[in-house]
Amino acid sequence: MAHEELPIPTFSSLGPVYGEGSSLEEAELRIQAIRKKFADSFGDQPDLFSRSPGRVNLIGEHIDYEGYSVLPMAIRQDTIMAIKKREGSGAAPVLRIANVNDKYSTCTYPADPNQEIDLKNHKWGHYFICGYKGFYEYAKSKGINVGVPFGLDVVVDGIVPTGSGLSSSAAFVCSATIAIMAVFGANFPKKEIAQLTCECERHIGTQSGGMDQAISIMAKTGFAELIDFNPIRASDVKLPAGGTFVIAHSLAESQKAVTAATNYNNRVVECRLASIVLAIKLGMQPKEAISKVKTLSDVEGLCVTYAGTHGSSDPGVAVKEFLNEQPYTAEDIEKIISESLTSVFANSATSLDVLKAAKHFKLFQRASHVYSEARRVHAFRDTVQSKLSEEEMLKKLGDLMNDSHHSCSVLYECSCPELEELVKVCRDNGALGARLTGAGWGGCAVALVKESIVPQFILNLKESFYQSRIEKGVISKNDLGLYVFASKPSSGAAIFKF
Ligand code: NG1
Ligand code: MG
Repeated sequence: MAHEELPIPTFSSLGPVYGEGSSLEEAELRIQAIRKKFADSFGDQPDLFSRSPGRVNLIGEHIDYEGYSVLPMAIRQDTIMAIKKREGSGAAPVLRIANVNDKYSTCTYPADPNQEIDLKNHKWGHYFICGYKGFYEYAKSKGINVGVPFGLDVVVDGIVPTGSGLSSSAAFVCSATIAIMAVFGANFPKKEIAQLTCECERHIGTQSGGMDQAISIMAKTGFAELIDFNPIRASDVKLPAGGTFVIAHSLAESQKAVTAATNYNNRVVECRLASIVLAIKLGMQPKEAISKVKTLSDVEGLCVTYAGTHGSSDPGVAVKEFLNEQPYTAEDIEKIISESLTSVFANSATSLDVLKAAKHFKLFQRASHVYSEARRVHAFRDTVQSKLSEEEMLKKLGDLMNDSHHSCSVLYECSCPELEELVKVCRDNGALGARLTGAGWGGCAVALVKESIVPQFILNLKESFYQSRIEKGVISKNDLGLYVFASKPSSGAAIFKF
């Protein structure tokens, strides 16, 4: 079931999105708070509101940017924005971005779509500018004339915990982008917005794949989605009714925009190098490999061609045969590819930052993770659609999640001690499977738990993981519900006018 051609829906009440459980009331209170902040900050009322959710990735970690499908679901936690167009005050128009949370002070930017984002000086408002620039770039590419820039007043209310692997950033960027689009009177198909918001977020300096934006825009209540890339597509995946996904925060915050050069972007660079080296080992000329091979998925075709020589078209087999387990130095790789690494990445400032920071490159480990994880995503979807009994199905899904975590932890090295402890606590307390979710290096774990034991499971987690942290003052007892909760698949982005 594909549904990506539809435009972003516009609603005149919160009901269609927040109709489940008690969150409608909570959403109404949030809208009131946003209106108040808007009036206090700008002396006015907004033209419209936008909403876009965070997500939990069930399986398929660190493979979206390698071109492989992933399987996330949207969560209830989201970013709501209120926006108003402000024309003709005489002075140069500006973008004023306020937040209902006083922790974030109001940011002001020129209303200039060509402005550069100051990456060395990170500000929360930068994520809005990602959407702003992205909207203009998209409009320009479509030949749409949006006229002279005007001022915008914006109030943001985000409840996706930041640095948690639940994509607060994508919820923010997607909400900003559709708010801007709506205030300009435009409405593009979801598939195109998913593509453009993914490109938008790269303005912040991470070389992201497109999973988070795709699910935030295209999610549907009650379904996880299998997201394919190039082009982006979403297919509904109905999860077994007897299982619930519980999300639990490790309380280690991953500041991805700040650590990009050693963590996230480092892995993107390692995957690119692994794919070039593999392509060469599989017979491609170095120059051709450097210019044509961008991701590990680009190498799959070569594996099929070479199946005759090494007996299997499985890229995992090619990795074992052609890549060394020993980490590679820059010189090792330069010898194989007959070019300097700085010239391979000359067009990407963020990759050059990675090269400066890296001592060596673990090509074997990163490629082994990506190829095996890509297969686990399909195994997960096939299991959900199989004729297995629910009991067997849940067990198999749990096993796949455990294997995914092991691969993330050992081969991709994107876990951390807190996540290891939390994943173990989840399994010890009856989770069928548990894994880190999102980029890792902190943030959340997701556990698959039998519906019938969910309340007890959450109580046990509070006891064995959070209690000691409450005693040390890391979190307050009253906030526990923000850090551990069961989640149902929520709906995707929407505009509200009321
Ligand atoms: P987080 O950091 O959890 O939002 C990031 C990427 C995803 C994907 C995952 C790892 C961004 C915006 N998102 O997610 O595209 O690569 O890591 O699977 O960079
Ligand atoms: Mg993010």
